[in-house]
Amino acid sequence: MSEVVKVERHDAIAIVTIDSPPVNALSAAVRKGIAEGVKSAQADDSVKAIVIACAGRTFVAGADITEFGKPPQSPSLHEVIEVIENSTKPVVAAIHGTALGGGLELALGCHYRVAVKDAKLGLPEVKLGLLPGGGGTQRLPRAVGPELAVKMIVGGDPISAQDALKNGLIEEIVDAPPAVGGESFARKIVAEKRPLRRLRDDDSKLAAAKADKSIFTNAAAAANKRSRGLEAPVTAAEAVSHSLDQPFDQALKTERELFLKLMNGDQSKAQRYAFFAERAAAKIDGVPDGTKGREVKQVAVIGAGTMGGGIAMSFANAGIPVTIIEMADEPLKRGLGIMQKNYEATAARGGIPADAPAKRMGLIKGAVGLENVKDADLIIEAVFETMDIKKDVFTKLDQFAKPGAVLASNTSYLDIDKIADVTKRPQDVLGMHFFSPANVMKLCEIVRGAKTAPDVLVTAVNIAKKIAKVPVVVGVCDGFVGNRMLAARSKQSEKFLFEGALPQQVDAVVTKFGMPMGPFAMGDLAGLDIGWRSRKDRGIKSEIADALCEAGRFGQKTGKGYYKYEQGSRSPLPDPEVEKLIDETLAKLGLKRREISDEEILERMMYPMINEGARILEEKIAARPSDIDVVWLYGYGWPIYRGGPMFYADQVGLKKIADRLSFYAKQTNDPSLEPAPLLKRLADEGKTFASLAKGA
Ligand code: 3H9
Repeated sequence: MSEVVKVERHDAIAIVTIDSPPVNALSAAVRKGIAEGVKSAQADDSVKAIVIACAGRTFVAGADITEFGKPPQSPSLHEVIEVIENSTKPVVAAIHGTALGGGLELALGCHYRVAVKDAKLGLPEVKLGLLPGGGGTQRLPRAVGPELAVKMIVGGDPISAQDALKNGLIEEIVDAPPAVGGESFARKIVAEKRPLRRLRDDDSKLAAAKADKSIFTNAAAAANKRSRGLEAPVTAAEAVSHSLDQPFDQALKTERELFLKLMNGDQSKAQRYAFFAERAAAKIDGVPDGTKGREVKQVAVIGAGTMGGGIAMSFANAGIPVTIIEMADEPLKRGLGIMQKNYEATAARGGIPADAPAKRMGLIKGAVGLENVKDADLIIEAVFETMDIKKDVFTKLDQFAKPGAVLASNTSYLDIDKIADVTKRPQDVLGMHFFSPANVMKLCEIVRGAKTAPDVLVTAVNIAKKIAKVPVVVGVCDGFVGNRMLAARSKQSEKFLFEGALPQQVDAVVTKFGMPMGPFAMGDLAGLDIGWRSRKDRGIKSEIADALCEAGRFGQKTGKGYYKYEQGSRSPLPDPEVEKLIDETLAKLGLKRREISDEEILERMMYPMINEGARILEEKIAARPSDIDVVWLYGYGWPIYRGGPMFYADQVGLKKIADRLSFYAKQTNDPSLEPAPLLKRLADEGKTFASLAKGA
């Protein structure tokens, strides 16, 4: 018996139990334990059937990702599966929680599978830049047919036990603890003398797609629609296709080769990094161990504008009742109407079930007047971004909120401490900065004020996770992590127009890098008039942007901005008028355009942001470089296969980045581009940002 795998005998049934918290990942010890457990049961004449089940919260959730990139240890997952598949006694996988990746592949190697009703089964390897490398690309198509298999493998999303049953992935849903359900199923098949079903030998579900190749190619193309820039989904579809044109053993060999190619590639390295970065971000520095969050059963959101509405929808989506509060009937009605329409559009697209809009709107209650926050455990303010207005709202909240309620501001720039100070309970105040559109974007910057209590921080992190957001705890500064770094980039994009680049050139470099949008298309989307008004208030000029606004070009809302837009379209089209306007403005300023290379654009878009990231780390606004990466991955659509700006910086090399920043500081006469002290130190010492992580 091993430490992590135990074998128990219940007369003729041997139960092999994997017990390796937290998620029973297939570490070398677990693999060895399973192989030995199954072999010992196989060798015991009195055993008639074997059940593989897991202790703890889940069935095996996959290969142990921490082992990737290290020297392989035997037995491999393939060898373990071979032992199971070749067993002359039936082996039953009894699944609960999530059978994912190598976990599902292990189950697919068993002769039968049963699951409890809330189990989920999937092959999410593509999300780590990989493909199933333990036979999943060959056994899953044989279990459920190649169309569903390619959808599951390329999309990476798990299916429910009900769908698994419907599609032949499991034999039964059991209404008992998994090991108990597995045992009774095993007894049944022994009594019935059911023949062993080895998926490797069963090609029946492949026949239709073998006869008509378009069945598979259409399914693969549909599954691959969203894989822009990613290598894994395309390679995974290729591996699955070999279930149709290669014999099983040869296709397994091909799967292995493709798996290794992906595992050793840069994309998977970045995606695996992102997986652990996201989990590290949920750990709050400086909070005493065991700190429990406060209970949140009822939420109030103040402001039914775009942000408030999106935030309220995020809570309703997670089944949490929310009151959305406005100061008058009319804006409340408008806000509720937009939410309703939004849900209906998603339902019409098939994104949510047809009855979801009514159910979710049923959880959102509209109310006029701040006194309606009185029952809320968490109050999120999403009103106009002005300090005076925020202070006024928080002063009133202090009167109406019940004791112990968490008071959050959705401010994207303002000083949380100043907001907290107008209340008598600054310990209950913090920032919860959502990103637009708030019902879609996953990031939530949790802004920790000087006086925020530890359990308030924990509450915010817990609730953010509950509504499927990715929380990152950050400190107070202008723009926090994301917008502060974005400002460093915006400064450069604006400058480019004065030096000779056009919006479309800058945007093309940024989107080619993998960002969903360039800075100018983003400006058009957000509306150029907002910045224009704020510049006027502050007496600041930005001649090109000002000229655009003076010409009535406010962005998408007026059909033209840095680009032009055809009626009803959101696709930016380069506009010769804009080039003319830029030329005229430069002529007035006595400036000449110069040829700017794409390389310079990329460097000046990315490196100043990284430099700002270094300052953010120095000032302890972010606890770890990986937290900054998580902000960019989930708040701004940074391409996951590039890990995040700080990870990317490590790949480029900090020495190069520091040198180029110094160069551009001189070239553009901008001392703020000089490398930050932390960046300079790491570059001089030949180190990386990753070297700053605890234990690195
Ligand atoms: C694979 O299987 C390849 C094969 O095809 C081929 C092999 C040859 N390994 O997410 P949580 C840790 S690729 C190591 O917070 P939840 C995680 O880091 C794999 N560690 O919990 C965290 O640690 P910590 C395919 C893992 O309840 C702790 O467990 N499988 C692994 O929100 C708790 O995790 C996947 O991609 C792992 N595989 O969600 C599944 N998984 O506490 C990846 C988790 O120190 N895992 N950890 O921060 C998941 O999707 C989620 O963890 C899961 C639980 C849904 C299981």
